[in-house]
Amino acid sequence: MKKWLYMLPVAAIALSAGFASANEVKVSDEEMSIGKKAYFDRCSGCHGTLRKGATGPNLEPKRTTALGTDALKVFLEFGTPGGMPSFKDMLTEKERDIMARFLQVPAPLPPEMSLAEMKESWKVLVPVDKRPSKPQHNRNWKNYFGVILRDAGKAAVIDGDTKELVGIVDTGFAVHILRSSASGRYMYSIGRDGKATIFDLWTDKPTMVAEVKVGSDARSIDSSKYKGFEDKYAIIGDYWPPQFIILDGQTLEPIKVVSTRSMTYDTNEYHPEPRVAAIIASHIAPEWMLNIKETGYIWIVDYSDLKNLKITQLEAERFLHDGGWASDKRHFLMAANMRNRVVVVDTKNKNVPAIVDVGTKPHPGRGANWDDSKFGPVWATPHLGEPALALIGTDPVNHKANAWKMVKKVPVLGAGGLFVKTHPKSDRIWVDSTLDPDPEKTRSLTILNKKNLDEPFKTIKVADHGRVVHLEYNDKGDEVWVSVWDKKGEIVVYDDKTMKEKKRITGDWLVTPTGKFNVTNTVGDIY
Ligand code: DHE
Repeated sequence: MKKWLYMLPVAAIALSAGFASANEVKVSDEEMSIGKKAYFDRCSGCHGTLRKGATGPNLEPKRTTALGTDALKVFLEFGTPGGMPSFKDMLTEKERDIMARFLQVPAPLPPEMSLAEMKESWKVLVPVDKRPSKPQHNRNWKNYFGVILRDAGKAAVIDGDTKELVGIVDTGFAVHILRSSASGRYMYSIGRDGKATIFDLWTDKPTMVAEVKVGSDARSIDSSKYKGFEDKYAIIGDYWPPQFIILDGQTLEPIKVVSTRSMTYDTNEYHPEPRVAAIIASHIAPEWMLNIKETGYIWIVDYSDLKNLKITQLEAERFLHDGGWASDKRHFLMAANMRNRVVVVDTKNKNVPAIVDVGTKPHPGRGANWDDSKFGPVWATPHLGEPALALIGTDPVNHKANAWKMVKKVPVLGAGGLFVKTHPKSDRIWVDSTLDPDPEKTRSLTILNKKNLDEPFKTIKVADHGRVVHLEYNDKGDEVWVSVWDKKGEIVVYDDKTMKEKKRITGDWLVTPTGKFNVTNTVGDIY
C-alpha cells in the first residue's frame, strides 16, 4: 500500500513528528490522519482534494490561516450563508477542532494510480463464458430497480413488478451512482473510493461478476451505448487522481487511462486537479461526454478507436457538475452550479450553442424532459439555492424562439433541490428538496402538473425522519419511487396519477437508500 505524499517536502519532514504551519498551528500525526479521513469523507467533494475550491471555496493555507482556527470552527459548527451545511451532527467537537487546524496545514497529496496498479485490484469473479446466455428466472428484469444502500456499502435489486427484494450485492464504500449496460443485463456501480463493480441481473439473484479499483475518489461511470458497441466498454471518471479510465464492459479490465490535468478554459492556467464529474453516453455516435469540472471543458471522447483516441474539447464553464440529455438525444445540458448556469452542447455539430443563466445553483441530476404545450420540448432543473424549477426550451427546429432560453421558472416547495423526474407517459413532474434547511421540506416532495404549470404545486410529506431524496419511475411510467435516506431507510412507491402511496418498502437491509435506477429508464435515458 502506497503512503500519502505531502505537497511540500518540508511538510513531509514535519509530519513525521507532528506538523506546525507558519503561524504555529499544530497538528499531530494522529490528528493528521483523523483530519485526512474526515476531509475525504465530508469535504473533498465540494472543495477538492487539493482544496483549490470548486463547489465550495478555496481552503488552501493562505486563506485558512488568515481565517484562523476559531473562525473555521464556527463555519464547521454552524455552516455558512454560501450553502455549506453545519457539521455539528457529523463531526464531534474534537473532530471539528482537529479539522479547523488540519485545514491550515498544506493539503496531503494522495497517490497517483497507474494501469498496472488498477490491474492489481481487478477481479473477474465469474468469467464471461461461465455466465448464463439467457435469464435464469421469469422475473421482469427490465423493470428491476438497482438501489444504492449508501452507508451499508451495498446495492439492492428490487423487482419493480412485485416490489420484492431480489438480492443484495456488496459493492463497497459509499456507492455514488449505478448505471446500466446498453443491453440492461448488467448494472455498474461506482463508489466514492474509486471501486467499481458490475453485477449480472440474469442470474436467479443478482451476481457480482467483476470488480476493480481505479482511483481513490470517483463519482461517475457509464457504458458504451452506440450500436455495435453494446456492453463492450465502460468508462469511469475519477475525482482523484484526475483522470478517466476506459474498461472492458463485461469484465472491467482497465484498458486505458487518460489524465485530465490541463489548462482552464478561460484563463488558460494549469490546473492540477480537474475532476471528472458527470459522464453521459451517446446513442447516436460511439461517444461519451465528460464534464471536466475545474477546467470548465466538456470533453467528447470517441471510443471507436482506442489506440488513436480522439477527444473534442468544448469550452463550457467552470465547475461543471451534473446534467443529462435533451429529449432529441442529440443535445445535452450540464450545470455549472457555482456559476448559476447551464451549458448546452450539440453533439452533432460538436459545439456549445448556448450557456443559459438559470438562477442560484442549478442541480439537475440528469434533469427532466417533456413536451410543453406552450414552449415545445423543454428540459428542467431544480436548484440548490432557490425554491424553483427552471425550464429551458430544447427544440431549435420547430420552436426556435424558445431554444436554449430559460422560458419559465416555476416555484417549488423548497430550496436544496437535488433531483427532478418525469416520464413521457406521465402528466406530472416530481421534485425533491433534500437539502432545504427546514426538515419539513427536506421530507416532502413537490408535484407539478405538466399540463398547467401555473396551477399551484401539490406537496406530499413522505416521512417523519431522514431526508427524502431522488426519484425514479418504473418502466411503464405509472409509479414514482422515492428514497427516505436514513439509517432505517424506506423506499416509498407512489401511483403517479393519483399521487397515493402504493407501497412502503422497509426492512433491516434498507440502510441509507439514495439513488434508484430502473433498468429500462436507465438504458434508454428516459427522464
Ligand atoms: Fe452526487 C450524481 C458528485 C453529493 C447522490 N453526483 C452525481 C454526479 C456527480 C456527483 C458528478 C453525476 C454522475 C453522472 O451522471 O455521471 N455528489 C457529487 C459531489 O461531488 C457531491 C456534491 C459531494 C460529494 O462529496 O460526493 C455529491 N450526491 C451527493 C450526496 O450527498 C447524495 C445526495 C448522496 C450521496 O451518495 O452522497 C448524492 N449523486 C447522487 C445520486 C446521483 C448523483 C443519487 C445520480 C443521480 C441520477 O439520477 O443520475
